[in-house]
Amino acid sequence: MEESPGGPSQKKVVAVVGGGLVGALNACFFAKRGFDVELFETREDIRQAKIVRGRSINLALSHRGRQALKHVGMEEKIVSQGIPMHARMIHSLNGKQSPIPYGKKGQYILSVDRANLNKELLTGKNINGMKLMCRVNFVFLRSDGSEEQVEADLIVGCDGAFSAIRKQFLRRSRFNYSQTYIPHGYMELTMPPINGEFAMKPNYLHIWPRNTFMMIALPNLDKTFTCTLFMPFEEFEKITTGDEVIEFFQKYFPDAIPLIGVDALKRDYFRLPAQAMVSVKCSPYHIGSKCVLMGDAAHAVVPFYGQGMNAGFEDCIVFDEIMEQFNEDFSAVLPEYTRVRVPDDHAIADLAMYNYIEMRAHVNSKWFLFRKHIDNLLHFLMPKTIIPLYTMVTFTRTRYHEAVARWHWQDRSLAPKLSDVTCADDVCANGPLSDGRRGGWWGSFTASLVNCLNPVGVSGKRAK
Ligand code: FAD
Ligand code: EGU
Repeated sequence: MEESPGGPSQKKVVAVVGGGLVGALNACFFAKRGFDVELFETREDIRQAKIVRGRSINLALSHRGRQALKHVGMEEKIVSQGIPMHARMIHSLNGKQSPIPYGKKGQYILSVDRANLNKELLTGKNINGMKLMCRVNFVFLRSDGSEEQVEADLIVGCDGAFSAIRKQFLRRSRFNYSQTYIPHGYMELTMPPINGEFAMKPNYLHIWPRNTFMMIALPNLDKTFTCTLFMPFEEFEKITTGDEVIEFFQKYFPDAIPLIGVDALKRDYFRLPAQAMVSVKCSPYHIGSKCVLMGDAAHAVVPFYGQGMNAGFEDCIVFDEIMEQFNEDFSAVLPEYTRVRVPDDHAIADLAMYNYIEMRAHVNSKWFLFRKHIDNLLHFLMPKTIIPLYTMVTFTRTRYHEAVARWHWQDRSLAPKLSDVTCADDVCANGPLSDGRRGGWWGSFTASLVNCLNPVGVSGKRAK
């Protein structure tokens, strides 16, 4: 390397392993700091690839992910290519659709295209005039076992849930690791436009909650929806013919059949086998001052909170903030990153798993509507005291572990009082929700809610 007389212009080299969502964003973060970034990716160069067999076609981008994009000047660009979802749309078995807003006007999440987001992040390489060296298409650890030697000051493992970098950590002492496959798989199905228009209302996250079966649909810019069907592998395997697919949809998702189309459904169900979902937790996230894990490589979470990418993007902000704090001294930055980030990533991994178990156990459309309305009502009554968990997770940068602690606290202070009102399980089992939420039952229910909450500091008339 040439050195100018004024002093060495030797930039530190960072090797980012994995050019997926988190690796590509991280490359931008390091390039912005003036590092020489080398990016290693085993797949073909997705900037040129036509079809990318990624993990899911579209994703829900929320506040944490947006903040990270903002740090590298990419927020506006990505947001302009996303579709706002202001509410969930709950599909009942009888075809009824009920919207439940995510929050106030202006509080929404975005449906973004994974391949497009990845491409934008890999091409946004001229940040502040600094050049990012991309060596996409480069095999880091060859499958035949031979290795390419890389000389770098820091190796950042962003190589996903089955991380090869993490495998090196496993050989070391005092490295904690756990992985859990859930019994559910997922399958993606496309809902085409009808007469050139979206087949359903576009600005919603569509949800068909059916306990152990669940379907979710997010809109795409080309006016299609990508539907993701979640069910136990066992059930996927029971369905072996096109007619059985239709029979199954007739029973659980009848309103989706004409929208996806009978022939497409019969065909697409068998195109790809159902995909597995894994939850991975580990710690520490670093080795010495040389190597660190981020994104799914550090924490794969099940998708039942829509936070995997958002958490991985937030990893990048947290690392960047610690770099600032410790003057880019890796020997101080890496241990601090582990100390700060592990509790939060473990918290979101637990939350996502908790929500999976809860939804599978008893979340049908009535229960979902009921719970979300209660959440929103309590927040409305006591906006400072009670904040729904999904709000803290989705629309703030409250540390995940603090959001969980606060949620437990809210639960503890409310549960005894709520039991005064009525048993929530009874409410759903007896079906009062079906006769309209503005009717007499709902009115007296909310009145007694306000009543029992009085001691916490809400003014309202005493019902008794
Ligand atoms: P990946 O995206 O997996 O990228 C890893 C990259 O590393 C890949 O490009 C891979 O080819 C490369 N690689 C692997 N091994 C090597 C190697 N040895 N050398 C070099 N390169 C290597 N998250 C959300 O925030 N919102 C959502 O709505 C959402 N929905 C989801 C729905 C489903 C069905 C699933 C499965 C996940 C969802 N997620 C969602 C989670 C999200 O997909 C992941 O958290 C995110 O992709 C993690 O990014 P990553 O870069 O860490 O890993
Ligand atoms: C799953 C798969 C609704 C995309 C969790 C909500 C998801 C997403 C929810 C997928 C649900 C579940 C939340 C968001 C989001 C809800 C959330 C889940 C996006 C608690 C592409 N989840 N997801 N919770 O509140 O906070 O709407 O594949 F059905 S976005 Cl499972 Cl906010």
